[in-house]
Amino acid sequence: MTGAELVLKVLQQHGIQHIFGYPGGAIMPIYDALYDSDVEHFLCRHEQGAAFSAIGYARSTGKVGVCMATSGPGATNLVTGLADAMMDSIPVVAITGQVFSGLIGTDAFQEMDVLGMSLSITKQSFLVQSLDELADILHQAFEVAQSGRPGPVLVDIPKDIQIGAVDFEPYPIAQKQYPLLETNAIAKARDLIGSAQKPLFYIGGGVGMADAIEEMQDLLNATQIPAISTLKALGTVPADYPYNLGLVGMHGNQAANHAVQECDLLICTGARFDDRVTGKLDSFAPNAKIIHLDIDPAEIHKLRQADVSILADFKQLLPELAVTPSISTWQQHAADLKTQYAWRYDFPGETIYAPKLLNLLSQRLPFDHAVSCDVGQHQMWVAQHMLFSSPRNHLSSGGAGTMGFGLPAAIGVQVARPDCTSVVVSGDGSFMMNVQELGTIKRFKLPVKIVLLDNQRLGMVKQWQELFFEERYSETNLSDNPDFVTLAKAFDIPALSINQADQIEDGIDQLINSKGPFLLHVQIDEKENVWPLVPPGKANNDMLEGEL
Ligand SMILES: Cc1ncc(C[n+]2csc(CCOP(=O)(O)OP(=O)(O)O)c2C)c(N)n1
Repeated sequence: MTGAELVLKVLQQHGIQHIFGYPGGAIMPIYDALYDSDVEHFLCRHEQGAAFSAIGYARSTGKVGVCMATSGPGATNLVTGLADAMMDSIPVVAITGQVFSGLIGTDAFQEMDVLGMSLSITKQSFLVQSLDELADILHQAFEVAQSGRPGPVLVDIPKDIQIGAVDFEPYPIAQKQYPLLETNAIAKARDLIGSAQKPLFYIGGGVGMADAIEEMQDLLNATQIPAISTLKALGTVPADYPYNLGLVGMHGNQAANHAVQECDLLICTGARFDDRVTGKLDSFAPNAKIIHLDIDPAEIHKLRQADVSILADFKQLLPELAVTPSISTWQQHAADLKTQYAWRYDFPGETIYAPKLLNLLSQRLPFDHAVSCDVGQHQMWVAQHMLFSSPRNHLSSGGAGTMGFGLPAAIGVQVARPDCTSVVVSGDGSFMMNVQELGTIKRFKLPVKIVLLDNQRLGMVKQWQELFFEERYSETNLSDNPDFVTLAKAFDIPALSINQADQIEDGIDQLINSKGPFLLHVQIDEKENVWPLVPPGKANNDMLEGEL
């Protein structure tokens, strides 16, 4: 067989049935092999769309997402997606075509050093240098993408290697290896938990990535310790857990932000003390001892010295920490904070209050749904006001905060989980960044539901200009947006525009009940801001609060 055929064989060996990509000269042999293959290819309308769809596929299933592009501009168009996957630890394998080996270094047509370019935004990158190593490198790529802390891997394959002849040999897929549990550290952690007066779980995306949601929920049930969540962890703590204090950080719930400042023990579980969570780092959880649980040694002591740290696979580790402390006063305080700072939806106006719409949408969606969002105010409203039953159902570009993520991610979700209601909540700025993927929805008849919150502004930047730049609104006005309903219809996607509170119910009904894709264009007031807000450089209990 050819090298190109071998690539597809290896993909199949790793259980890959769907890939996202865009063809071009240097990857034509692989596209030719694809013609007769059982692997289903989704032609996106931009390589960035392919990368985000692969991420959506991976995030909503826990499997590896695969994307493909040609050399040069095809590969550089993947780069933002790879960086996004790196920041959020998402297992993605990107395959790029490269010019003939003999032409590398000659400035050949569409020759670019993708290996060099990708090194800082992938877990590992490979340039295949001979046919003999092709299969091994591809297997390694899957192994690296999924093992330990997951992440993206790039495999760059010169065209001569794609067309050369090679034998295919079956390859044993490696069993997952776990680090041995550190019994001393576990004993110390148990002591700290057992003697704490005000312990708090600070839960990050690592729990979902380790597929340890059930173990985490069992641990919460056993310990009854209050919990706060990062953006990536939303959906890990059950909504009805009495001490679920919700999202922590810059736009977090006040209950979560106060609790973290008051706790005496913070059990950081698969989180990384990101600046959007901690605010001013020195002032974060000032009275707390720290237990740091992670699979990646690079995270331990990186930003906050841990009193006890444990490197482990969470599926094995979490059951070992089931200690029940006597903390009834603290539990009562957490429950009181939760009540005191519950979100309010009694907005008085006749126009549409986006948090209320999203909260209602969340209640109406069928059980099997996933919400992908873009970046900005609408992203924070999704995190605050929609409820999730698993982090696999909430896809948000957290670490990189990449506008344009939502629509292609929702496509990846829909391909991976055809029976799921895949929703994207986007802003008018973000939506235009990968709007061409409406073509992918049309081509594959994907029933993606689009909620477009249109404030005719780059809202989040405008909010900062208002609060921190003396209302000097530099380049954030989008009042010349296209007519989004007409735009959707050009792709055969039915659409409805609403701008009054009394149109919300009907809008949501039409969105959910449509058999195919649907775009709900929601016109909202450009003055609406996201609250609360921890201003840059401030402590988490210095939150600004707006008014309804
Ligand atoms: C690719 C990219 N470019 C720029 C930014 C900076 N940025 C963050 S939020 C934002 C505004 C987003 O506007 P919109 O999508 O309309 O959402 P809104 O905040 O209005 O809800 C911008 C420009 C970014 N995060 N990503």
